[in-house]
Amino acid sequence: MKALLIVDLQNDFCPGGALPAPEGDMVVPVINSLMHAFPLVVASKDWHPDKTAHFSSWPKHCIQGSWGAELHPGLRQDVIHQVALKGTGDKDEGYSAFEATNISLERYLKDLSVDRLYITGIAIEYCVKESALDSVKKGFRTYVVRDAVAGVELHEGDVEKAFREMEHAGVKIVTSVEISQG
Ligand code: VGL
Repeated sequence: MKALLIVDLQNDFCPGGALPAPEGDMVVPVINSLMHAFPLVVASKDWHPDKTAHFSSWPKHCIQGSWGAELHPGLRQDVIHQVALKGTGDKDEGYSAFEATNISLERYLKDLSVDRLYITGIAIEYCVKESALDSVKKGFRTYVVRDAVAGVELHEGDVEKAFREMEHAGVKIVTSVEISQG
């Protein structure tokens, strides 16, 4: 059984938000077109309290209940089965979707017999990467969909470095076209 994980496709990580990936909104139609190929779709959300140690490293973003924490309005939400909230504590970085506190993402997926996880969303160097590395560690066959993820590229080369690190850990990089063709 395969599942699609959409990481942090939230307003604050898209152009116009507090901590944007420059092309964050461009992956929305790609992800929408992928959803039909998956029997299970999970979205993670960065979900921070107003005051958290996390904001000593980053501008304030994805405050619980705020506009910035909402999923991008263009994302199809009727086929999202579960939302995983992470970074919810005041010392909680919550980069990986597997750190969600409202559910155990690992348990949730394994209870539904998921063995292959396809990862999309934002940001390649942070939450996508950490989610993918955790996914491998937890025993899922892990794929990152190259044209359905967006990076921040704070420093030149960050995105490529993140891809190399994920591949080294056993993550397979695929394209949305390959998935649609089965
Ligand atoms: C993220 C930086 C800070 C992400 C979250 O979603 O990748 N990046 N917090």
